[in-house]
Amino acid sequence: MHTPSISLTEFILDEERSFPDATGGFTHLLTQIEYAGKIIASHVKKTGLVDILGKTGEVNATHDEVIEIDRFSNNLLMDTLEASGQVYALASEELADFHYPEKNQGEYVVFFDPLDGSSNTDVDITVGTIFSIYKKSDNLLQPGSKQIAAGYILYGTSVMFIYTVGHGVHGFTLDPSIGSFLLSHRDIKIPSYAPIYSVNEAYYHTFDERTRKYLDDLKKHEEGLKSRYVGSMVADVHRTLIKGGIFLNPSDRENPNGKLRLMIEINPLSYIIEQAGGKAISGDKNPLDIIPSSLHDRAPIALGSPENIDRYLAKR
Ligand code: FBP
Repeated sequence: MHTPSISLTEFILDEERSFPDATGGFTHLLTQIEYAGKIIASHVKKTGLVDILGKTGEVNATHDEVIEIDRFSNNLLMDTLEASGQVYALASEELADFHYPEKNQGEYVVFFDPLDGSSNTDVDITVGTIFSIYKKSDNLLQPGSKQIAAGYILYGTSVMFIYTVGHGVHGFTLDPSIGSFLLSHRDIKIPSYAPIYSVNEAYYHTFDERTRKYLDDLKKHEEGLKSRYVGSMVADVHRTLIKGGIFLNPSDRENPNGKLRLMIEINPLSYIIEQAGGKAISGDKNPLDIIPSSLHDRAPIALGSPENIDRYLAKR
């Protein structure tokens, strides 16, 4: 007897039933992110064929060069989420400030990175869309602990949708033959420890003292140690979630407050890692407790398996 696979839409509807006051609005919002993810996936998968790799000549809110696929993914997500009628405000890595839909505003605030690691698309390395959802509130700069959902869509060897609504982390793989995300990784638990570290060591000499001590000690004493660094946060964090280990993007001389964005990259991925039994640290704080002062705040980050993070924290 063939066991039918569970589609993402069915799973989301099922989860909705565990929220007695659910209106269906949140479910609608998540399925719209899923829909946009499928379209972005189809474009990412053929970047080499269509002239979507080129630079637009524009720079985004944080002075990064914008490439066509960035702009395409950003516009698609903005339009799709706005059209859902579930959004009170949107915040994208590509926009300087919050965007408020003119009409039929909803209850949710969505932060997203339309294509994390996009500088890797022209060499066919895994990239991804990262999203983080909050309930609307007077102050939109809420700590990550207030997220009601977070996730990412990975455009790699297969296309995956990984998310949490605070009840564990679940993964779905896109079956291109039917165009549906099917449950492939239920209730993901990060391994408690793995001898794998992921950091751009080209900046080693500019890292803070704790990180240098930790890396020196690791390389001197760790049996079977592996270094794995893709240079696409969503890909490096996904590997860490599944195989364990530690991902680091520490503060350095050029980025004393860290390079990655707190609300758009660090908080959603830290929430996922914590929901899978891992840990995340920014300086000496849990990033999810940091009160943001601006939409594009940056922070140093170390996240991964609990024992790997404990060893990192022990290096004062
Ligand atoms: P964006 O591509 O979304 O700007 O993300 C930044 C990023 O590419 C991360 O995905 C990655 O972890 C990091 O920068 C790589 O930084 P570096 O090239 O300094 O190692």
